[in-house]
Amino acid sequence: MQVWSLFWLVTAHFTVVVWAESDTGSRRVQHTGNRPDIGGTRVPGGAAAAPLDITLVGVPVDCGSAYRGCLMGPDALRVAGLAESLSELGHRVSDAGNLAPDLPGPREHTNPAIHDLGPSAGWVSALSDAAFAASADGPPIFLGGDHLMSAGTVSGVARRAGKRGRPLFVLWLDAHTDFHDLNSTRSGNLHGTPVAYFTGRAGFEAFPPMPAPVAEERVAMLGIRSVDAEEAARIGGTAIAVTDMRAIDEVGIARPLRAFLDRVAAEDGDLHVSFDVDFLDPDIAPAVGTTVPGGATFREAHLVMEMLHDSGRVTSLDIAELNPFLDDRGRTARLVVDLVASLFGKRVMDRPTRAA
Ligand SMILES: [Mn+2]
Repeated sequence: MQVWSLFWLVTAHFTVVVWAESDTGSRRVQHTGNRPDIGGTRVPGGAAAAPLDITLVGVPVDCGSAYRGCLMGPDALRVAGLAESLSELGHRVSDAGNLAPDLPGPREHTNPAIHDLGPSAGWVSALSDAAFAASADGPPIFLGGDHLMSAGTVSGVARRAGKRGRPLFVLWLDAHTDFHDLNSTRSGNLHGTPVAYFTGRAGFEAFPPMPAPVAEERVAMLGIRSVDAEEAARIGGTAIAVTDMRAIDEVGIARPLRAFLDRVAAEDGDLHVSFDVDFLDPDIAPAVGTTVPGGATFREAHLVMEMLHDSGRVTSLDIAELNPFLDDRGRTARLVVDLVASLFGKRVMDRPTRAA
C-alpha cells in the first residue's frame, strides 16, 4: 500500500511527458482506405496513419463501486508501460497526470441505496471538462477508475464531436449494460448508471446536465453477460444494439462489430470506446471487482482492438474497472496495455496491403 500511495503522490503532482520520434514507420500497417486521423484531421486516402498525439488522463475514481481499489488503476497502467508501448508505435504520448473531482457539496436523493452522490457528481463535471479539453488535438485515453468515469468522459467527448460537426458513436465493451438511473439502482453503485446518463435518460437530476446526449441507435454493446431483470427490460425498450455472449458464441465477435463500424463510417462519425476490463474473461483478467465467467477470450479481445484500429474511427478510449488490488502480479494491467497497443496499431504480424 505504501508503494502505491507513493506512486499516486508522484503522478498526481507531476506531468510526465513521453515523446518518441516516429522512426517505427516500418512497423505500422499501410492502410489503403480513406483513413481519418483519429484526432479529427483527415489523412489523405492511401496514406499510412500519421503518428497521433495521445493524451493520457488518470481518473482515480472508485466511489461508484462497492469495492475499493480502482483508484489505483491509472498508476497500474502507467507501471505496466502504457505510455512506452504507445510511443514505441510512433505516437507522441503525453501524460496529463491524475484528475481530481469538482466539489459540488453534499447531495440528497430519495433512493436510500445511493452512496457517494456528491463526489460522483463532482467527478462527472470535472471529467466532462477534462475530456472536452483533452480531445482537442488527438485521442485521449482515460485511465480509470470505475465505470462511473464514462458518464463524464462521454459527456466531454460528445461536446467535442458536436463542435467538429460529427455524430458521436459509443462502443461499450462490458459484461454489464450499466443502464440504471438514480431511481432504479438497488445496489446504489453509480458505476451501473453511465449509459442511461449519456443517452439522456431521465433520473439524473443530481448530476450535471448531459450537454449533448448520445443517440441510442449510435450505441453498441459487446460482451454482455450479467444483466438484472429490471435492467434487461429497460434496455430492451431502447434502440441500443446489445450483443451478448450467446450471440458472440453463435456468430463470432467480428460480425456485430463490423456491422457497427460500418454504421459509424456511413455517418462519418467519431467513435468513443469504453472498455470495461470485465469484458474479458476473468481467467485472463482477474483484476476486477465483479468477475463474471464466460467473457471475451484473449483472441477475441485482440481481434476487436485490431478491427477498431483498422476502422480508423476511434477518437477516444476509456479503460474502466481495473482494480490492481485484485491483480495477480500485474498480469491484468499488462494484458490491458497490450490490448490498447493493438487498438493503436500494434500487430502480431504485419499484413502487407497492396497499393490501391
Ligand atoms: Mn461497466
